[in-house]
Amino acid sequence: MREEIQKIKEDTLEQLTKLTSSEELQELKVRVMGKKGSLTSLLKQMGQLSAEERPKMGQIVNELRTQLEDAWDKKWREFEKNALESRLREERIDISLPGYSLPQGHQHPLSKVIEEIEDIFMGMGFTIAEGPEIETDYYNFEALNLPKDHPARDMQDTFFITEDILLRTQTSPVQIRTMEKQRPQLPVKIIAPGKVFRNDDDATHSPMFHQVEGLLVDKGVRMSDLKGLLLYFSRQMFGESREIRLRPSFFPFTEPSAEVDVSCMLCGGAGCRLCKGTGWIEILGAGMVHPHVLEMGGYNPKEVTGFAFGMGVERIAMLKYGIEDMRLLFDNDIRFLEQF
Ligand code: 2U9
Repeated sequence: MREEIQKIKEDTLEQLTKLTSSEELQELKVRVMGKKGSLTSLLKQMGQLSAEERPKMGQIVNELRTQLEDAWDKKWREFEKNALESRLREERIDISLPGYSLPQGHQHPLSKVIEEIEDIFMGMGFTIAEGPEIETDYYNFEALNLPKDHPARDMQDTFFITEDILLRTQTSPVQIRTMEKQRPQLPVKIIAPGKVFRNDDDATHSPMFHQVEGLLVDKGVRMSDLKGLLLYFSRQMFGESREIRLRPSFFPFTEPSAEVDVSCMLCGGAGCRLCKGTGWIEILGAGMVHPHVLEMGGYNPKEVTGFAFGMGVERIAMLKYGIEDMRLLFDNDIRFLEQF
């Protein structure tokens, strides 16, 4: 038995020197000390020894065990140390390397134009009002003098959610809501910028676009006030030498109504490709608020008057920056956005 113990000892210590990983070490441990290991089976034979031999042999086996445990521990620590060192080598960070630059976004030209329009009107004492994009039939149509089956209510153009709930087709509901909230206080002097939705989609129409509408309600507001304000706005937006003209038009919510042209910002009025030779470019619609709409907002049309106007932001942006295709405004291509 002594020889066998000696052999296990020699074999094990020799194999230990050949190991290359902690997994192999674990396997060797099982081969020697595991349930079916060589040392374990030897221990099982101890019962066959004489009473005199047994304690001696027990002592030898215990010593071997301690010796092997120590050798294993040493080897284990060696593997751990190597693993740590190689990790440190592999994961070393070169702090002198320049970092990756993150791609930067850019403010959208539509946001820029909206901010510019807001600044111009805030400079004239207007405040900014906002409201829901999902509206009721009442605020989007009824209160704006567009009763059910009015011919100007183009059902084809409206995204309905239910019979009574829809995506707003204009920002005018914001003005009705503001009048309701504010009455009987005067003046009501707001602009309402925001997204609007219409069911058409081609090269010149998008199902979602942006509007800025304005409303001024007070005692003694006149059409000439509207004209002066729009001239000031046009010059701020498109240059000091711009002129404007008003052409009679029709909107259900204003009476009288006008379409507003600005003298061409490309040719100055001489006639060119942009203004199709006319010298004028349409930029917005406007008019005196219809008495019925004032009433729906909670104001007495015998005591107060008001004007309103509305413009499409995409159109203003395209004219201001010479953008020829509206779809560029919706692609969000950074190479396009960075030009503004
Ligand atoms: C209230 C009363 C009146 C808003 C107005 C227009 C004329 C107009 C168009 C411009 C281009 C819409 O985006 S567009 O297609 N808008 O021509 N909008 S007057 O009138 C109002 C609004 C609210 C209470």
